[in-house]
Amino acid sequence: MEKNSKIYVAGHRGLVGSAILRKLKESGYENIIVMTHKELDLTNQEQTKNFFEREKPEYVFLAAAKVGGINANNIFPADFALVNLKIQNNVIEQSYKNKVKKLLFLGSSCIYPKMSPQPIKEEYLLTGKLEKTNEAYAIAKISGLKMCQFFNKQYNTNYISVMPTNLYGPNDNFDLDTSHVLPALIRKFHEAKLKNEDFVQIWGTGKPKREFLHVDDLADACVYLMNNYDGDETVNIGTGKDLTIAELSNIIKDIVGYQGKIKFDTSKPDGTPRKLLDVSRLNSLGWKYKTDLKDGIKLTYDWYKENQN
Ligand code: GFB
Repeated sequence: MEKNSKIYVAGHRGLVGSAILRKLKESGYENIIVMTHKELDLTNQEQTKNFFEREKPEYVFLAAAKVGGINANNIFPADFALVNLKIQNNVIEQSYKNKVKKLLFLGSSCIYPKMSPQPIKEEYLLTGKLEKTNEAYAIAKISGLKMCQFFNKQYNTNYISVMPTNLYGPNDNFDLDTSHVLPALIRKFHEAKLKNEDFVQIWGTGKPKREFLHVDDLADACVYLMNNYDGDETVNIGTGKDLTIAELSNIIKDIVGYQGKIKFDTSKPDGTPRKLLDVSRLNSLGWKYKTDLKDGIKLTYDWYKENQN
């Protein structure tokens, strides 16, 4: 990308899109297009077609998606499948029809089989059954990365796909019903501290392991790969380190300064027991993460306290 290349960030208000937008601006890119959901509904084929014909972006970061934690995925599978398929199909088709030079598609680590050998290599895709709680989102994201590969093959496009691990950071969703675990625990411990509650309820057994990458590191990786990677193979993006939900809870409890107890609500699902990504392809491409988990959680908690209302 040149500094004056026309770059479209789809989903610029979300956790990932807002981080990519910040990173692009910090890096001196000055010709960036963004559209709010009200200005452009990417699930609408006609609106998406008109936008691409009018704006003709050269580079597209496809970070717009319907996302959520284990509970939201479990309760609304039709929405997660339909909305994400519509967005992806519209943006990828119109990128092709309007000669976009390069598109970066964002997937997720949940695309891999539930019982993959760990750490998970990109080639383990479709080698086993998916985790039930997020099967809809996983199938949508697998379809998106495959769609990029099919367009590359048939039309010689340059659409790359990245598969991030669990992400966290500023502009995350802190709603306790639909969010991911890390922001949910920041809010739960913060509110329990303010209300002087005896305990905080954690979902599941606390035994599953998760890997967490700060979203600013993800954004840095996406801009780096847009500029340095033209391969057809997906690229995992993560830290290569994971911890149990119970360990994460204790780290957040300490950072928030909550003194009460932790209880586990085993009526809630654990989901995938582990999904640690193998990041050797990413590292061999010249990129490594920078933000240590504890530092990242402290930064995110500070952001939450300043922006929670
Ligand atoms: O982050 P999370 O919702 O999604 O849950 P996944 C991770 C683990 O944290 C699960 C536990 O074992 C949860 O039971 N957990 C404990 C909690 N307390 C809480 C809580 O208060 N809230 C939440 N949300 N979890 C998602 C997929 O799976 O990973 C998405 O559903 C996406 O599609 C995302 O792929 C990256 O990591 O299990």
